[in-house]
Amino acid sequence: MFNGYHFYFYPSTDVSRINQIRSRIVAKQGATITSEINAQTSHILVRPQSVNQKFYDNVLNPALKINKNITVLDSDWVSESVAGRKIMNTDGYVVTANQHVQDEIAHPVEKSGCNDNDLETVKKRRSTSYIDECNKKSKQLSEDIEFKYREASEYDDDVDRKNSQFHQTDETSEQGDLYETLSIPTSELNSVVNALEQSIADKSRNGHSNYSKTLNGLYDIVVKAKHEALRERRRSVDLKLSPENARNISYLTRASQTKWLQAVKERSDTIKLFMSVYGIGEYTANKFFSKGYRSLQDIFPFVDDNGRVSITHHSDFVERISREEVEEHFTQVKSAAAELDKDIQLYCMGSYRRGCRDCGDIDIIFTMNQGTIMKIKSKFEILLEKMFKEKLAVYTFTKGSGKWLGATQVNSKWRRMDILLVPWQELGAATLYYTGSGEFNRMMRSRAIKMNMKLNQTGLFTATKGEEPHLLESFNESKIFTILGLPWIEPSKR
Ligand code: DCP
Ligand code: CA
Repeated sequence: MFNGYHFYFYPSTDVSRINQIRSRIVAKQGATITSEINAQTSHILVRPQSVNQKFYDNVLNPALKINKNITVLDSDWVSESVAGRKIMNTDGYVVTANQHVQDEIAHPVEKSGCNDNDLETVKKRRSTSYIDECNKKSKQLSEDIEFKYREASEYDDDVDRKNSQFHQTDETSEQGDLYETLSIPTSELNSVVNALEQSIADKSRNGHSNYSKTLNGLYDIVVKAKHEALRERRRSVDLKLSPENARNISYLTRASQTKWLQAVKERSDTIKLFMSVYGIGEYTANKFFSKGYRSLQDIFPFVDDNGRVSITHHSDFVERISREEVEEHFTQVKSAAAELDKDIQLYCMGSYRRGCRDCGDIDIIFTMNQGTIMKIKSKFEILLEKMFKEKLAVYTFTKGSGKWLGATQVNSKWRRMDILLVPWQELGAATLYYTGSGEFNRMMRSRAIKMNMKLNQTGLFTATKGEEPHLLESFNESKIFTILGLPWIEPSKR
């Protein structure tokens, strides 16, 4: 592949282990490797981290005097070429200061119009900008990844040690081959993809566009590998990566077991925690997290009354409620209602009706025999007042049209209770909706759509284009199944 190429590696193969390995591999591909620069040397292959003023003074400038057409490339170019089994375009690998220095050496006075000292300054400035560029490129990923870890509170010693190695640029930190094969369990790829996605999102938000290229490149590699692994049902994938990228990815995967996972887990756990507070959605939860809040105590001063009640009784509200306790709350509501009006009918819905062993909250349908919504609403007002008097109801989060979202207390614990006010005629559709599960409801609705019907919590309707919808069924739950061409499905199977 490299027949006719004369390479000189910098740092020289005497001192750089990675360059020794690289030179061995490219020599096998036909390149001539020399330990000194001579008139035949076509390329100087450098590790960007090693390009400094010494390189310009002691290597490049003297080299250009011997061969002014010599090209200086990032040694990743040979790595990429070997890995890709073809000589890569050198765009993007050229050490750009090369051309400037050549120009300056060829026409020092005319070009720069300044004295020798000034020329030195120009060279220094230009070469420094290249060095800066390279260093920036190679460090940005590390910095960004590291940034995430600052958020993780616990640092285990081992990972800390690895973390400090991650930034090392001396030769001894370099290990492995020209291209490293990194084996990653398929189960870990998602964490890496997420980490990269997060980094890309952060970067584009912060406007670091050139760095995004590095990330996007890595992202493409990992996503492709993930799809292949899933398609072929592989337990792990082998990623071929440049040493730099291998280090970054392996850092991500190692960290995914420790710090990165902790950081991501902390983020998602905290967002989930914040979202468990009444009235806090994903947007606000993320905002709180970005501001550095990590606990319910942290956000307490910034939430409304509902939020404060929700935080104060948080452990009660997030605890799953046993069927028995759900029954206790339901029974108390029923007995309060029974004393009010014999026409009131109450049904316990949600996961309770599906037979689940425990429930997230207590979902109740309130209706009245032959009752209209007006009558039902006014009767419910009286019931609710009674519930508060009896200290069964302890708080109202929302009292919207047709529903009450609040808290009830039996024994010492506060529990979330939602009561849906349902017109008698809509009992079947409301029962179907409120029994759930959410997934089952979606399936039923999409079945209705396919049959040119529309199903919601008020009824099953026709949905023929260009025609007014008309009600097909709303009172009888089982008839809704029949019209949709389904047998009765037990709540426990929903
Ligand atoms: N529901 C729905 N779509 C929603 C919310 C609710 O279809 N976005 C329906 C299906 C649910 C029912 O209402 O089963 C009750 O809602 P819950 O959130 O109380 O869910 P579950 O009672 O099923 O579960 P949990 O035990 O967690 O309360
Ligand atoms: Ca529920």
